[in-house]
Amino acid sequence: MPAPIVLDSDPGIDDAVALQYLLGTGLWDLKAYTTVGGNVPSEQTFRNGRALARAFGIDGGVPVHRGAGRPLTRLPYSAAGEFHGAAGLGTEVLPDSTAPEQTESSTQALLRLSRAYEGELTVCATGPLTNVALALSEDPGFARRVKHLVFMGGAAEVPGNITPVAEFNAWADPDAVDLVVSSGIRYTMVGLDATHGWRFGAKELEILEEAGQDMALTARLMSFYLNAYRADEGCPLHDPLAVGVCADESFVTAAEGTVVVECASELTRGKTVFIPYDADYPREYYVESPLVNARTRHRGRIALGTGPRNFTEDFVDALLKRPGTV
Ligand SMILES: [Ca+2]
Repeated sequence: MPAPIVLDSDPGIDDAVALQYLLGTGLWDLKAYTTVGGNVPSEQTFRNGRALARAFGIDGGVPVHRGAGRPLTRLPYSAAGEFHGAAGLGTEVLPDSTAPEQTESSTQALLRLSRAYEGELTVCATGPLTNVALALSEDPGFARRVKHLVFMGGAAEVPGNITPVAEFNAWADPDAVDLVVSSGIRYTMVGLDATHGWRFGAKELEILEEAGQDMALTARLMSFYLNAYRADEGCPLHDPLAVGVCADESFVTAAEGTVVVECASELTRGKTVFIPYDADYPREYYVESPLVNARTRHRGRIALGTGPRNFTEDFVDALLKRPGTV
């Protein structure tokens, strides 16, 4: 039976295809699509979320919620045009959902669903963690009611992509990530260490293009994204991989450890410092820093590379099962 999940997202092209992939897997009962500001400001991600719900045929059954207006303590980011297009979805102008606008915020929807599906609800976050952090601030019990949080963000042992040391989502709202990973919530961080390993290239684009009208929107989105990366090896599947890991960790290799996020410095803002944990060979880092040391009692799963199961193949297979229309 499909399991309850919320997708918390800042669409964004790879967010858009992450939604399509989630629906295509048939593994999930999507209870809400909660948007958050990130790639583009929150009002635009809400608009994009509604339009995508219509494009992928869920606007009758899956409510789309408006996210937090800004990061916890920072100004919103406003320049993702290079990778996602000015309004976030390449050059697409998609019609709005026909469903009435939800008045409940993303944070309120997350809290309500965590109570309705206590111990069962998976939350997949593919944008900045602002909504999740706000839910935890309002009600710390959210941490224990959620079964598993998988978020795309961070860079544990590899360079960043918005600064030399920070991944975009973690940089956009570092305070939110730090709050979440110290909350006691069961989490898996899927960052650049793993997402840069699963690529979508010309071969995969050809499969979508040959699938005809049903995949035309998806092919255009991925073509825009692929061109933005201008990389011979294709574009990374950041957000879809986080959705994949919700169902199966074997798309990545992961280790147990602690994440602490740099929030004080502009130079290293959003750097996700990974403190590995090994029960057989315990090693105490940060012994001279009781505050950091105390953080090591909160541990999660951290993706550190690609796993044995081929994610790119699963991604394309699932997309083909979920047509998009304009
Ligand atoms: Ca995203």
